[in-house]
Amino acid sequence: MLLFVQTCETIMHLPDYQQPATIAAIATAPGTGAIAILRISGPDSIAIAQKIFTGPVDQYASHSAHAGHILAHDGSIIDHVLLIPFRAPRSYTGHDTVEIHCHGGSFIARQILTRILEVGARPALPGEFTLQAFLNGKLDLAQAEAVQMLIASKSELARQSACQQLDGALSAHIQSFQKELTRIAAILEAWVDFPEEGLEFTTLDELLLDLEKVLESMRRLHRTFHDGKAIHSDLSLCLIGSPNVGKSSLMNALLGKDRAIVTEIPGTTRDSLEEELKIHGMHFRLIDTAGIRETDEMIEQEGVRRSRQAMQQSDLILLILDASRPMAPNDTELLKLTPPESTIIVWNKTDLALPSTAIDREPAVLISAKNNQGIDALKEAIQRKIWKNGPPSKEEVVIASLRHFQAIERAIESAESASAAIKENRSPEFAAFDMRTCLNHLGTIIGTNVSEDILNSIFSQFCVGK
Ligand SMILES: Nc1nc2c(ncn2[C@@H]2O[C@H](COP(=O)(O)OP(=O)(O)OP(=O)(O)O)[C@@H](O)[C@H]2O)c(=O)[nH]1
Ligand SMILES: [Mg+2]
Repeated sequence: MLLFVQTCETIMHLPDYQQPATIAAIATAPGTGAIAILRISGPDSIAIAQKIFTGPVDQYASHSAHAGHILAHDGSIIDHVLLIPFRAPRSYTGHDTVEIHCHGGSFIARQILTRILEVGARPALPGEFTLQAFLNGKLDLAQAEAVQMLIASKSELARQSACQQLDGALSAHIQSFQKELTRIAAILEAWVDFPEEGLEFTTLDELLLDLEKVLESMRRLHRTFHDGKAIHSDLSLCLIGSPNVGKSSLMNALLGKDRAIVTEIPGTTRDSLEEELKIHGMHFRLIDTAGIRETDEMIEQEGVRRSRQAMQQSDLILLILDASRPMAPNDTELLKLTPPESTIIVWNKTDLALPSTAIDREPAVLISAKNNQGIDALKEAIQRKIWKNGPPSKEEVVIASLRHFQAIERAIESAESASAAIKENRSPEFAAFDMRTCLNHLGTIIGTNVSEDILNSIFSQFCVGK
């Protein structure tokens, strides 16, 4: 069965499970910790908590904390807890909500959850608390998605950008497009209804100009997806080169710790090694690889196969060359294999000699991994390679989700089609239809019109308890 809910003047289809039931889940990660937190949300939250807690929960003020016991079916104590009621609508979900802070460790929290379910709640689905918040108008859909982005953030830039989206910066942009496009659409609709009167309030040229202005702003936002992806995804940074050029030494220098084995014997690294690396607020997976060369040795052959694979899959390649010796055919081969748009040439061992071969490739960085020289310049080069137009400022709104990217792309296509229909003097019905399609696509971003499928696919990616 489908529920139809009227929000923001559009119809939204909701699956059965989204009817206001009282749901419960453990909100903290499994494992040992000082405390664990359980959440109950829905119309019966207070009554359910009342049945298992030693104090008068129904008399507590909202947002007040109360120490007491959670009792088992036979009246015995399960745990000493802190209970906090949040009365509707002043809660995360907008429904009555109760938080129970119990002692850490999964066992106690699971026992309390079982008890809560026994007295009337049902287990929450992934992301269902945030879904309730969205359905109650506490958050729009882009903000709800930002909650998951915030939880998943691994770098300062990702945290900042998720926080900004949660605060509604992206939503404000979309709403401003919607406002102007709705005005243009209304004029076109009036023209459709009263064609003989023509355009009363504006000229065609003005209308086209206004539409082009919004289109340009939408295209600008659309272009930020490159930066958004760079901020929010785990970028892989792969060290590639012939044996013995200093890949593992560079890995250690970048990490600032002795992670990979370094010896003077070519072929020391046999397997790919992976470590997390932060550079200027960005998060990378740094991968050291086996030196690539022709070899009959079976283990090394497998290592070389993995190196080639890592090279093909990585977002950014550091191709290490040894400045203290002439270029070998192996190095030339690797130069051909690495795509210039995602490769930085790194001349290592410059403490011994400067490179004798000129390479027509930008950028090239001179370092000495052994002496820790040039590492900061290399980090700068990495940053420049990632941000083609410089790093986004704190205030800049970027889109990071493929869903948003595709919705804006479709909205732009429809608005362009409307613009073309007006320019070609086609009947105003065509442009009006395109404008409605454009507004529908924009609406899916903030959730003013979304299908059950979209909601399911978004919230199923959340953790249970969020
Ligand atoms: N002089 C000098 N020696 C270096 C430098 N970087 C690395 N080396 C030396 O070069 C040798 C090889 O270094 P590794 O870091 O093991 O080289 P690799 O590319 O990881 O080698 P494989 O794992 O065998 O492919 C070691 O003896 C290092 O001490 C450098 O900047 N200057
Ligand atoms: Mg190595």
